[in-house]
Amino acid sequence: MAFFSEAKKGGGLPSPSLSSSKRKRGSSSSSSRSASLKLAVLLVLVSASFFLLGRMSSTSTTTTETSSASSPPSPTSSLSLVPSSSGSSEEFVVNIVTLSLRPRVFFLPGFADPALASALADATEPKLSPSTLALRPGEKAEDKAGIRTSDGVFVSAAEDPSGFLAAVEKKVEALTGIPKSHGEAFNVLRYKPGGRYETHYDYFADSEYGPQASQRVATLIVYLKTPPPDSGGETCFPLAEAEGEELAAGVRDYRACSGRLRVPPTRPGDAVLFYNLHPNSTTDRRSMHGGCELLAGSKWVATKWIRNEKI
Ligand SMILES: O=C(O)CCC(=O)C(=O)O
Repeated sequence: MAFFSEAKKGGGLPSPSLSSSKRKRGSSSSSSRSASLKLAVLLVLVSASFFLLGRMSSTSTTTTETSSASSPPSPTSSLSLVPSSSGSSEEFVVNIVTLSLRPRVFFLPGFADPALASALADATEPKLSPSTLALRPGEKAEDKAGIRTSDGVFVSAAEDPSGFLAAVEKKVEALTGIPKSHGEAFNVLRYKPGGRYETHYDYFADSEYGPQASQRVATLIVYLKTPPPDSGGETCFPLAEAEGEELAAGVRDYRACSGRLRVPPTRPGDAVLFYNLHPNSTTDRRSMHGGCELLAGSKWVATKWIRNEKI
């Protein structure tokens, strides 16, 4: 039984209109409201985290099977957020489900417009080419064959006339408090049956890749198109809550699709946000993750890597 199946028991699907609603508001007192909203974010996140960690610990021994969940869990909190750097007067409502604090993983139901999500996938399809991987010194592309078998393309918000990616950038900036100038272009990915991404880290350890100018502090994965229920393709976190030898050894076998936390691709517009670094900026070994093998249909995502320095 996967964590998602358990979380789903709490209630039905979130209302799409609630989870992605956006409205205009007055321009006055935005900074003081922003400060109080930040406090609200903290408080709600902390309480939601304790609630969900309780659930995780009660289900943590039963999670070696592939997820059978077909719908997302209900949100534990709905927050109004004001973008921090844009000066915009828009207000967003973001639903957050805290899935884990070790590593920090949050499910965001209805984060983005589902119709525009799907349209972005269609628009980028002619530009796709086989996905590539960062190489360690001395490695060759051939050494990495089969590790990442999706097709992909990088697209910036400016290159998306629909405004979908710009809207996602604004929301994730508001949510994380990290300016959008720290974000890489979106990597749109398509997985076909058999497609996968073996477990890996999104940060680049100095010891393996050499000194880095900046690190990917967080990753946002927005689902653009999703496969039928129970078709695999989960984003897995095999070291969630791992300790001791298990944590030290790590897991690199994507076939196992193992671990206590697997997030199934649910609906277009849903998203997953996770942090690759600890709050003190050291790398978080528990943030290891991968894309489990897709069994049927197609899975499209837009991945955004957010760095701890301006790009
Ligand atoms: O497709 C997925 O579920 C995972 C994608 C991923 O790990 C990445 O883009 O870094």
